[in-house]
Amino acid sequence: MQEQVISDLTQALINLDIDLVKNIFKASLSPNSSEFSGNERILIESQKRIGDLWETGDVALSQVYMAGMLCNDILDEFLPNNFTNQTKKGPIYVVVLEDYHFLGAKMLISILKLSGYNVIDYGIGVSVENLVQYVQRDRCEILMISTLMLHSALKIELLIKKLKDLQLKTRVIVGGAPFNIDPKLWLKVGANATASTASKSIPIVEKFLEEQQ
Ligand code: B12
Repeated sequence: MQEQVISDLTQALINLDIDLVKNIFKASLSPNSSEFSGNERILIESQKRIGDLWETGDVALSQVYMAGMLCNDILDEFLPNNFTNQTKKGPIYVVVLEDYHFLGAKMLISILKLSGYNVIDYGIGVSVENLVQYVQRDRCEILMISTLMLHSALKIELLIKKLKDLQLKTRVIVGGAPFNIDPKLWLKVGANATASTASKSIPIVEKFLEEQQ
């Protein structure tokens, strides 16, 4: 069932058939809007398949780009933005480090907000130097970093070294494709944790916050 949804969505995204994309996504949406994890997998998998088709030369980069933009529209339309479940835990800081792939971070921010966290978004394409300044200024306790390109992911090691040199005790949670491809990469860059999807990171955030109390 989910396989059929993923393959239909992939094809509709490649064809840039916005109405079909929305219909497929809407039909698969859980009636409980706080349970986004099923749809999260559908979006990630269809984007991944389009990326694979690009690698084999079967779709153009422009199609990958437009498929990404359509997913962005879906997230804007379907992720609830009247977050009623606001217990204001946190704050949790989120950034896309030296990278402009923002769909994963966008999902992460929505899911954190849906789970009742106060989220501070440092934005996309942030450099290591700027991020160190922000973390030092805000004394971040929990920082969540998204990177989709390996060279951006590897820069996290330098970032963590700089934070340690400043004796900051920030807990760093990392995620994105490079960490899913190499399950030990989070340890190599010195992060405190990783999760393969945004939803799976929620228990980790919860645990880190509890440990701080
Ligand atoms: C869509 C896409 C694009 C779009 C980006 C649209 C956008 N604005 O976001 C466009 C076309 C613009 C693009 C451009 C490029 N891309 Co691109 N892109 C992709 C693709 C196909 C899908 C990424 C995506 O959006 N997935 C959907 C989202 C929802 O999933 P996600 O990001 O993985 O996020 C989920 C989890 O990973 C997790 N997560 C994400 N972040 C975090 C953070 C934390 C803390 C946690 C806990 C969890 C978490 O939660 C999310 C939701 O559950 C990937 C392939 C792939 N397999 O990932 C390549 C990919 C990432 N791109 C790649 C490349 C090379 C590029 C370009 C350099 C191409 C070029 N030659 O110009 C440029 C560079 C852009 C830049 N400077 O940042 C490579 C990177 C390879 C590498 N080893 O570094 C990939 C892997 C493709 C490939 N196989 O070669 N890309």
